[in-house]
Amino acid sequence: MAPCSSYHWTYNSSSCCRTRRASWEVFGEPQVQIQIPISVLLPVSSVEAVNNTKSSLRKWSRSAESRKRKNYPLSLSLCNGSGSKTTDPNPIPIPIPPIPSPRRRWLMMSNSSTRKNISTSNHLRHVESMASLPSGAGKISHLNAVILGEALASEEDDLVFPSDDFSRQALVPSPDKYLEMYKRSIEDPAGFWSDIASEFYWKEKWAPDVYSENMDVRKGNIKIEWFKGGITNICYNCLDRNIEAGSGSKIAIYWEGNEPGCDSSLTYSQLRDKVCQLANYLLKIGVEKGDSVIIYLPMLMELPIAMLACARIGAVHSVVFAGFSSESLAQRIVDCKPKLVITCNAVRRGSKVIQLKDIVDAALRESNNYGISVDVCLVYENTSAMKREETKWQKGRDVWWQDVIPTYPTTCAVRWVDAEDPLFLLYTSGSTGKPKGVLHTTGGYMVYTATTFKYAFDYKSSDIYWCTADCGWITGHSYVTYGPMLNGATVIIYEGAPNYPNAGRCWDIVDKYKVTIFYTAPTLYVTHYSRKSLRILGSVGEPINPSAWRWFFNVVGDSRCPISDTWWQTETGGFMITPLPGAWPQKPGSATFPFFGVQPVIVDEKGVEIEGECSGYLCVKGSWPGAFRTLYGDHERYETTYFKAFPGYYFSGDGCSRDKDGYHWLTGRVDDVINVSGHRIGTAEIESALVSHSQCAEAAVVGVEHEVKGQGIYAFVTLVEGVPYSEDVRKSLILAVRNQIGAFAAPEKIHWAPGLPKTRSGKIMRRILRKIASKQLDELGDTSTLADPAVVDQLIALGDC
Ligand code: 6R9
Repeated sequence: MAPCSSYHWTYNSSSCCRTRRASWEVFGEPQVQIQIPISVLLPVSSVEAVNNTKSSLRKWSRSAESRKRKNYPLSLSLCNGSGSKTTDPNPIPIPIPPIPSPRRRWLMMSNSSTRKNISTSNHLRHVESMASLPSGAGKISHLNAVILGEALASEEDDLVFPSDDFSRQALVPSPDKYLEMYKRSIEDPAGFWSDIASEFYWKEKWAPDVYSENMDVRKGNIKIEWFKGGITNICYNCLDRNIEAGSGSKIAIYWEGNEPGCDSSLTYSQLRDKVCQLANYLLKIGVEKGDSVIIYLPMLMELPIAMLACARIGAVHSVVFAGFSSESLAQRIVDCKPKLVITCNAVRRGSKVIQLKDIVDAALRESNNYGISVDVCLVYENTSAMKREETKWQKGRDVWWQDVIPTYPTTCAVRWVDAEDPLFLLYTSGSTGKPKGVLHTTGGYMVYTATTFKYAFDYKSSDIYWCTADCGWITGHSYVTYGPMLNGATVIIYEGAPNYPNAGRCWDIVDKYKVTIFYTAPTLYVTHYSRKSLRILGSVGEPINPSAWRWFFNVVGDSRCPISDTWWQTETGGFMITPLPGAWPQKPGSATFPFFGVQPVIVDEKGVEIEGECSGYLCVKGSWPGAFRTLYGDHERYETTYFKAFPGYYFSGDGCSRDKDGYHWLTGRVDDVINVSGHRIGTAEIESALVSHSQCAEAAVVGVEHEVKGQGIYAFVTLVEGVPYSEDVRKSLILAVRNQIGAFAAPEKIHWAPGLPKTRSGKIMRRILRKIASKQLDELGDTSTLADPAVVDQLIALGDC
């Protein structure tokens, strides 16, 4: 494929998606909002960044002010079901974590005296704070970061309005239009979704029942079906349908290699040719409908090609993020017993070469020990990282992609499948060690990802779309591959690291391809690049705090681009709560309102729906087409984890507040709550208090066992650049928490943390922090997905300081 000589992968590109805001979770681990800032791996001229921001801000405030005078209808009274309170007479006893206390929106907003008096030069706060660490634990290079303080944007007006020009051209141009569509989607889901589904190709139409569901464990097994009996194929709908509609010569994928100048592209027709060649090979080696295929590839074009090839023949793909260790890969192989594994020989991350094939070999050996043998390992030769002669090879099992795939025909008949036939498995970690195989089926997922993509990004056929996620995560499934391609969009896939070879790389790419929709976590670089092409920004993976939101809006989007802060999960398949960018004013930090067909409800610990302004557990009433249907091989775990806590609802595991205007504010995972001497306190609140301290760049709080209090508060803290890690700072941090929350919340221990263990998808691995805090160092578990595993040793070394 890529005709360039140095075709290699240096880093998981998801690191710039869902990469940090200040501290997040991984895999079912808690997430919290802390008000400090987003860390921006700052490139160049910070002064320029600040100047840009200030002028953008002035423009933005003026336009917001003028629109405010128009009396925009703010209180969208959304349908929250019947409105009746539902109490379960016979609740199923399963432990429910304590409810998080109402979200502090945020300390900085409610308490202006705690707000820092930020001068221009204070806006940028370095996180690289190793200078005066109490013990030399080595330097962490990736922390060359800068933080933008919250005073960058004005808080005088908390509403941000889409411009008239934007709204005029938007698919959903007003709150009224949204309400009309939303109302129909709730009152007549069958009609609403079947109208949309009819825009796709179905070999046979679904049975008269558009959907059937049981979301209530008290009434029997949980079952969700959409478009059952409908016969279709998602690969056909992504490729053939668009080609037949005349888009064959439209670019489907721009691939940007790690090395600047190394790029490639495929039109929709070329992509279909490649998909068909691989699909023919899969058929030849005996892969049949329903068989699973593990894909362990970095962000090469071969990754979506492999996903689409499986879909074309009805095989079930399971993409394993290529940063996972051999143990994690083996666990997944043993669970889903694939017919083959697709990988490449090696990848380059920075100057480091990672021998992926060695990892696969080890995983296959390990799976053999569990009696699972895989007959074929298809290996893409990634010449820039490793030559084929140097690759270890198992004759009879291993096959070079380049030797066989191009020899197959470029047409391949589609295998038609039922809408409820499985499309893919994606493993996500749960509270126990065993990963959960989240299973999505074909028809509902297809309709839902396509529709959410279209509306949340206000998609136009002229858009150039870049989602920085890796296909190893759900975002890469729904919003790199399926959602955009179902809409015939042009998608960018970037192989490399966001800061390679320099911090302006992402904006280079935005400018090079004239990206119009940019979907990421807001951890990017402020540079001199124009970014003029951008019209919509998207954010995912973690709650975005208001100051981060403002920075993203003012600086990255030049106060011109609405932000779609999309709340969703691997399990939900697609966006659940998200702005529709032209429809309503946004509140920085809020994911706003539900997508069509989604009925979010907030319940208390008894499972009683709470109305109006409130805070509680975020559940969903009724099914939506993109919902996962089961956990592979463990339907009971599916029911227990998601449906038993609050019978009658899908329980997301997240906490959420709803304000008086109906806006939703995600507060992170609800298990992220500490109980100190009977006081429940969300780690988010303590972190918020810590980062409000002018010298604190980042904080992550966990609970540890405490003889007297039950749980004690243990805080990992990163200081801003140049601030010495000293007893005085420690005391003043504790004081900050005492002052802002109360003495009971004062951390028992402040653990200096020049870096925090984060995955490349940007979430903090609190599991590891808990083990470090409780000194269970032999139980750290798998640290292979960390962006920088060296952080762990460093934290351990600093444990007694
Ligand atoms: C898409 C994805 C899901 C968890 C979810 C929530 C958090 C995702 C968010 C968000 C606040 C957002 N989350 N998007 N929290 N605002 N816009 O990330 O899937 O990896 O399964 O994580 O991520 O806590 O429960 P997944």
